[in-house]
Amino acid sequence: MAASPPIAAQPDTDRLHSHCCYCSMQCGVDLIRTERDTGPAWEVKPSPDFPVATGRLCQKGFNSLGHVVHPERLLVPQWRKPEPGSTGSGWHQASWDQALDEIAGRIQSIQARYGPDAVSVFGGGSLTNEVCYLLGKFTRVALRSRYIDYNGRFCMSSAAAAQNKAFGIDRGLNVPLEEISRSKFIILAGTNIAECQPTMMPYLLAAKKQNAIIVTIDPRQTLTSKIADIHVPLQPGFDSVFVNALLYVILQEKLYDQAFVEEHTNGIDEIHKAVKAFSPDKVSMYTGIPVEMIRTIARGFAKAESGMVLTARGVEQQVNGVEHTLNFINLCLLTGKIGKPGCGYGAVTGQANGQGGREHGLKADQLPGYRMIDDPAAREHVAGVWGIDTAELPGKGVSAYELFDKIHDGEIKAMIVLGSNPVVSSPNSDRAIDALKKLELLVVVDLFETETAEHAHWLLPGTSFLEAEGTLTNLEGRVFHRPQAFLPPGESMPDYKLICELAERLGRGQYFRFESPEAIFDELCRASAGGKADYSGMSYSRLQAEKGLFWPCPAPDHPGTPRMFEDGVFRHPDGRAKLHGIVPGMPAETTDALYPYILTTGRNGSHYLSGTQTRRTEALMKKTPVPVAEIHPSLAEKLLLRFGDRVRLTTRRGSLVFDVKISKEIHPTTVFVPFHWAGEHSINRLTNDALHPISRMPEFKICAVRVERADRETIASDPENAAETAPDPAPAGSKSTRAGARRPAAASS
Ligand SMILES: Nc1nc2c(c(=O)[nH]1)N[C@H]1C(S)=C(S)[C@@H](COP(=O)(O)OP(=O)(O)OC[C@H]3O[C@@H](n4cnc5c(=O)[nH]c(N)nc54)[C@H](O)[C@@H]3O)O[C@H]1N2
Ligand SMILES: Nc1nc2c(c(=O)[nH]1)N[C@H]1C(S)=C(S)[C@@H](COP(=O)(O)OP(=O)(O)OC[C@H]3O[C@@H](n4cnc5c(=O)[nH]c(N)nc54)[C@H](O)[C@@H]3O)O[C@H]1N2
Ligand code: SF4
Ligand SMILES: [Mo]
Repeated sequence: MAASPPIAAQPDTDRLHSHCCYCSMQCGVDLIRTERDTGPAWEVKPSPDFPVATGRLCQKGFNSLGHVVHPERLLVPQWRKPEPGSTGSGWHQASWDQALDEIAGRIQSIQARYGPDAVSVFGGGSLTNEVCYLLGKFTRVALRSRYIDYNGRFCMSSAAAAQNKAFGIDRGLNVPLEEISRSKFIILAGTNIAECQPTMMPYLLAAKKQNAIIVTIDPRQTLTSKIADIHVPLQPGFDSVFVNALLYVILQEKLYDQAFVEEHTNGIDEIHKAVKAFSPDKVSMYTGIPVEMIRTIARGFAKAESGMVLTARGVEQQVNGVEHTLNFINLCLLTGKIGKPGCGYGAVTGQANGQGGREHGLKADQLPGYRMIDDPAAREHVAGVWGIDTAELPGKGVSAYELFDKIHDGEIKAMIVLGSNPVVSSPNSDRAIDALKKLELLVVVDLFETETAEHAHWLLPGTSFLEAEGTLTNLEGRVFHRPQAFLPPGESMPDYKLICELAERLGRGQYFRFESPEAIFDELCRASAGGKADYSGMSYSRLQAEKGLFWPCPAPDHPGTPRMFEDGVFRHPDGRAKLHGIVPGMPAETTDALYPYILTTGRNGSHYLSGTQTRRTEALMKKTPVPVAEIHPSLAEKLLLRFGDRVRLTTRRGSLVFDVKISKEIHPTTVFVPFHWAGEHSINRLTNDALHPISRMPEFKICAVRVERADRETIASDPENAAETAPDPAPAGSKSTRAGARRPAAASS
């Protein structure tokens, strides 16, 4: 079915340039024309023309063409009346005119009956800056709805909130990747770089060659931990407890940078107070981490001539994720390890454009340039650029998962999903599915019939990364241009065109007449001018000539900002950074006799997110066909597991059976399962949908679980046989904040 081999956008070329579609490294790829037995084809090679990836690609990058030419690619618009069990059938093809007319008509009918907010948009961080910007504008200007959010809410929101609180601005890494190789002490917390950003490893190895100390903090000894000098095997949820002990040592031994703290920060007293109860002895008791290890890391980091802390979803995807992240930032600020060579903090962003996506208005509470939608000056500026009346701009909406609440409540009746597969990637996903089933209109724009599209009324063929031109912003805050390599196959339409066409049919076309992605980018730059993420000095020609630019870049002659805070000036009004005293809180769900273990979830090296693309890539599926639950030998022993046995995992939301890997490399209280699969293999049917009270990040990384041998399920379900329950991270004597409640709604950064 699919147009294979693809057709080059520029004919007579044997070499095309692009960027891998997967993670936030955004490695450059070159496509080289070759002849195979089966005919002409294209081969993917690492591109020497982009500075980030050190001339490498990982297994996903090498195989990134796999899904693009897959026979299941959608090539024409299609519609159907979803019925239970009608997966993969019952579709009727339609022309674009029929599709867009019908969808616009249904949107108008729904809005006439229920008001503009009844129609919502769910976007994604794989999309270009141009499409992210346009989706935000489309929701506010064409739909006039407040309800837009995106999958980055599941990804970067806690780190974003923490950086905003601490620094007054939020950019993934404060510094370019080269800075990592210059650092003498690197702490990697809840970040599995070797599997998730594999081409970043050379930067860590280069630092190691210069005698840097590397510390990993993770309940598992990951591939990343293999290069660490010290691995801290922490039970999920204990990061703030552990960091409090590091801060305790640093303060007690006066190892902090007094001059920097005095001149550039507020809040040191808060830290003094918060860490009082967290001596290394006590924390060792709570966590099982040896006192000497705590002292060595604290002293080593504080005394090193340079140091960096990188965090990722391990510490962030929790109802205490903002606080954990703030505590890691405290380490950098207290020791003055920021704004200097080899120093800095970084939240390792995830998706191709996870960074850009959160800067241009895909979030419920934001306008382009990282402006807040409830800020009158921001509204006025953006309304001015868009040529609408400020009063027409809707207010703040709700976070991604809360959109499903609004469907359950009957407030949202229609949803357009573009660039996400929330049926697989949402926590407690059966509840998200129940919500989608209630919609009067679900439109999915994707490359494939995803698990989300199984519930759609309309399924529209979008374009892949190789078929759409645009810009993206990688984990360093580097904005770069990705050219179009291939022509869209079949009748698939670039996302930006589809959005403009729909706006036209909703009677708002005058605001969406863009000839090209470049024209959208130029407007985006103007809209971002004066905002925190200021792109106004950028243009396609500059991005192409300079191989990317770091934001903020506020003028055409501005060089961009590779290293932030170099001048010691932070972005709070008084120019100071804010230290935060962290009182560790409890996860939303704690263990008990029935659910004595902790389930944590994440990734493996061969698959990507909801798996739409990588489960359609033969080489990757061969490597990792199904998810495998990792458990500790002590648990295997308790369950009397024998070779080939499977385990049943049961949480308060459901129960599923998984293949199992027994490994000493995981914390004895913890079970790890990757989330890239659907249906009976979808771990998100078991995860908890408690959200962080500010960031609205779901707690993907912690819930209570029962583990049984699949065919002898009575053994451990009997509380008499249950393990000792895993300990809680809020030790006695500290104030425990149960932060799991989903309400009151407070969508924020
Ligand atoms: N191969 C691959 N690469 C990817 C992706 C992918 O799906 N596949 N996705 C991309 C995206 S969107 C993202 S966001 C990134 C994510 O990148 P990461 O955040 O690095 O990936 P995860 O596997 O979700 O989590 C990282 C680690 O956190 C640990 N962890 C769990 N709980 C805790 C805890 O309480 N404390 C600490 N310290 N650690 C904990 C897990 O054991 C895991 O090893 O990867 C990007 N790259
Ligand atoms: N249990 C658990 N769940 C998690 C996480 C976890 O650690 N544990 N991590 C969370 C994180 S960090 C993230 S980022 C989310 C992501 O989860 P999802 O949002 O589901 O991410 P993807 O699987 O990348 O979905 C993107 C979809 O868009 C399509 N697509 C790709 N490019 C384009 C394009 O250019 N145009 C169009 N129209 N479509 C396109 C793809 O085919 C795919 O179906 O998952 C979250 N869910
Ligand atoms: S490191 Fe990331 S961007 Fe680079 S090839 Fe691998 S998945 Fe693609
Ligand atoms: Mo992510």
